[in-house]
Amino acid sequence: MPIRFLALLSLSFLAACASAPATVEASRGPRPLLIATWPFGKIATDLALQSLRAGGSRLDAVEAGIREIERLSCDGSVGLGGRPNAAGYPQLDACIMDGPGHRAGSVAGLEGIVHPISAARRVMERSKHVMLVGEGARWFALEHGVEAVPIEELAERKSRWAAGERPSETDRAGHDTVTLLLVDGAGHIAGGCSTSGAGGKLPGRVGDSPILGSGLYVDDEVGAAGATGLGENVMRYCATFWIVELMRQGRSPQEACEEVVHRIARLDPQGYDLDICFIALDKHGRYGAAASNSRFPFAVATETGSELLHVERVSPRARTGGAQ
Ligand code: SD4
Repeated sequence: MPIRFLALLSLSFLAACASAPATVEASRGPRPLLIATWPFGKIATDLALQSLRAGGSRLDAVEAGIREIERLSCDGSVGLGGRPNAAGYPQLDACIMDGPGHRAGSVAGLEGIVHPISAARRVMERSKHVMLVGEGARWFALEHGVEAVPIEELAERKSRWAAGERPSETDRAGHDTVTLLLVDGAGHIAGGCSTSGAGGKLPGRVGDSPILGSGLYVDDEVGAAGATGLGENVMRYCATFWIVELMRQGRSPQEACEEVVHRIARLDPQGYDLDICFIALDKHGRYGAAASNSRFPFAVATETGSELLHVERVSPRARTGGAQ
């Protein structure tokens, strides 16, 4: 009898052991997994995936995907064909981050550089700094061989703007950012983003995209998050750092993105009229997205292919006045 009992006990122990990993597996998504903002994100994820398949590193993949959006100046919001500032010329922001080593590089207010994401990567890999801005960032990019266009004509536009002349045809409404996150087959994470920022911005305005923890944040222990939308509404809340920290506390990427939209809407005088959208993924190959005030398309890619998905705006929570 004791032997039979022991046998039963060991059988149920073995069954429990066998089912434990299966439960964990069930909550896992595929790896590698890539996610990127907006419909043009699909071009970025596809190229990034191609780069991984060809043996490229995480950073090669992030850079390749984003460079293509910069090259195409997709949506008139990224790269040199992106939105002009109030003085009528584009100033570009970008950053890149790699999970292992918690490394990052960032450029802001960059003029006449074709691939800001490559400039950001060089800041990370070839300088002892994290962020360079304006003239210094352009000088560094040129020194490190990032493709550039002459900017002499910008001086003329700048002095006209400083003298009070304002271009009439400035797009003040539009803005978008390509933000690409990936977790590789081994569970390591990287991400990057690039934008011309808010159309019609004041010269010298820096948005959320090149600010770590605002437009992009990567934590190799947990996951990554990226933002798009009006930078002023993202950077006041360190939104992507917040999303990653919620994931660390056990929220799924989807829950974390939604929760941060709700919390920002609760804190902010504009509530859900804020223009903010987030994407996130975690080490386990799960992803999520959320938006405050509009439908938000994004692209997801795995080894088996890529697709364009979207989320509707979050359903607003009633304001209770207190912390929830
Ligand atoms: C910025 N966040 O500079 C960027 C623009 C953007 O969707 O992503 N718009 O404010």
